[in-house]
Amino acid sequence: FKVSRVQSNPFDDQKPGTSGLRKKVKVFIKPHYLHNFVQSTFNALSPLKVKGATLVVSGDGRYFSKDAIQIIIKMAAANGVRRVWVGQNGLLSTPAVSAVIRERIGADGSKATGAFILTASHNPGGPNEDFGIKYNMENGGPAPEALTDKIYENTKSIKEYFIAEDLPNVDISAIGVTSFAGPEGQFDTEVFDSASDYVKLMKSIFDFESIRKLFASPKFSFCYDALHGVGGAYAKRIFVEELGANESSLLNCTPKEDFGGGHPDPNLTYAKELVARMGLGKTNPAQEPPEFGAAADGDADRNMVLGKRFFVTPSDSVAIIAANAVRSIPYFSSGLKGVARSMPTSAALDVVAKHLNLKFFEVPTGWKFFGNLMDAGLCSVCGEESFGTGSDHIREKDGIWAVLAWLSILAYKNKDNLKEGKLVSVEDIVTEHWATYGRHYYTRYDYENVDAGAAKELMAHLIKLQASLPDVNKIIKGIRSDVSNVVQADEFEYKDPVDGSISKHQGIRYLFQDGSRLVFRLSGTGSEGATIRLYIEQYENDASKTGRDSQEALAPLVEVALKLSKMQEFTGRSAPTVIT
Ligand code: VG1
Ligand code: CO
Repeated sequence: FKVSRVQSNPFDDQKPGTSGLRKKVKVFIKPHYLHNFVQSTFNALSPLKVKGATLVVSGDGRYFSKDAIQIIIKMAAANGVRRVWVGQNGLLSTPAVSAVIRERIGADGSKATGAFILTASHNPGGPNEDFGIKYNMENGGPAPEALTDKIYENTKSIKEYFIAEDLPNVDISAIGVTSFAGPEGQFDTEVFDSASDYVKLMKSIFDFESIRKLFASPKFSFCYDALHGVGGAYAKRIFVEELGANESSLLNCTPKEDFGGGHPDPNLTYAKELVARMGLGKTNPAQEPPEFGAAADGDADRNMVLGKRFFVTPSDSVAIIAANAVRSIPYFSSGLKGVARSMPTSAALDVVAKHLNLKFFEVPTGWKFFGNLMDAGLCSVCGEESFGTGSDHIREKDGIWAVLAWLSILAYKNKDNLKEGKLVSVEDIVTEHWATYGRHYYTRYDYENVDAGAAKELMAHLIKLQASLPDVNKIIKGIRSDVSNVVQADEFEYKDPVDGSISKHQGIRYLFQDGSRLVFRLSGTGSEGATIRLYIEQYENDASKTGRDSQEALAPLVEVALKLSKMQEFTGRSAPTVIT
């Protein structure tokens, strides 16, 4: 093939957000748009990471992925990349990409040096919806801010890109290696099975035999909803083929380019079918709900865990996994190195860390911040309130891993009573946890697609208020006299303990004397307008009060948050788009 040099002009909207560049498909298909971003990434990487590199290129299979893969292959070849690995049909979940970078050995013995992941995660897909791209590093984790800032700088000044226009399209449906001769030598593409490396890794972490026994028990029942995302490809292999679940326990497990027209976001609002089947919605299922249910997002890095008629908050989920990991999961049998959560995630994990005397870290929102801690051997288990849970087995959050962690805990707690006695349920595990550690009532209000200017003004208003705590407390007492005092208010700032880098403006916090918190952030993953996220949390360690409905328990704080921020005044919204 030949290398063409193509003149191009910069776009001014290619700043990567919390997790890569996400835009409407209509934006991504503009001439040169994707090309500029990919070339800017190559230019931001050192030549060593491009020339001779082995890159993984795949994603959640959303609309435009197949075209994007061919474009990236041609640009990789032109930029001196030695090999591109593609999951069959272009499918790899985000955690599987991370696993492939870290673990996979290529047909010729090679190892991957990085990846382009093609996904907009939990955002809808299709010609009128979202597409996304992000770069992951040699450790399997998302590019750190130093690199994404460089990429953004490059996108603002780019003048040309390189592409092997005459390279034939690669058949990504057929497993195998194809070789081409280029001006700098050989270039290969290798299409491989999307699931096998990931399945192998999961089998090395968990005791599949004990989970198989759980599945075999007539007392246990299971349901998994991939919301038409890429998780379905892994669910079939792991839950059905390896663990013996019934095929009928899988919902929406065939990956679709438009996720069946839905929002592939595993929460109580969007995972409607699962929520109904688990007996949680308004609709009462005709059949007795399963004992365990879970859902994933488009790229399968998120998870929602449900018990029979019971919702597990993601903040509780990571705390419970951390509290039970050593006993239930062979990978952790020699102990946890430490635990970490994102700032808006509830402090349930903090309490576990304290009880178990574990190192603990609080990082900004976004998985990229956990990677350094893990690389330095400081953190084993981590999580975010946004349905993200994971560990140092890879450098991304991992939806199926989280489900396997919960199944391991269930298998462990029930190991002696699968034949007789009562099944220890998901709800039992959570309520027992609250009895030991106290409960963090938690909710998140999302105001999606609000006017960007209005959102900025609301945030500025909240920052301005922080100048005087006595004034803040006076306003709050005027709203509700039954909430405690704000003792600290600030914008969260993080200094990475490993490389010393500083991340500012990571969310506005109001911290109350009794441990309650209000946090306000602007989303960094949307593709249009602004999304305001409001996180509300309250700690209760009186065991007689841990069984309340969370919206009811949090009502006073919600009222304070909405009035203090003047939410309706600024946004014109009387209610959030989504409550989780
Ligand atoms: C959201 C979540 C954040 C998560 C990020 C990527 O970011 O809040 O916790 O890490 O999505 O998740 P933001 O900036 O919109 O709040 V995924 O599954 O979309 O890659
Ligand atoms: Co995701």
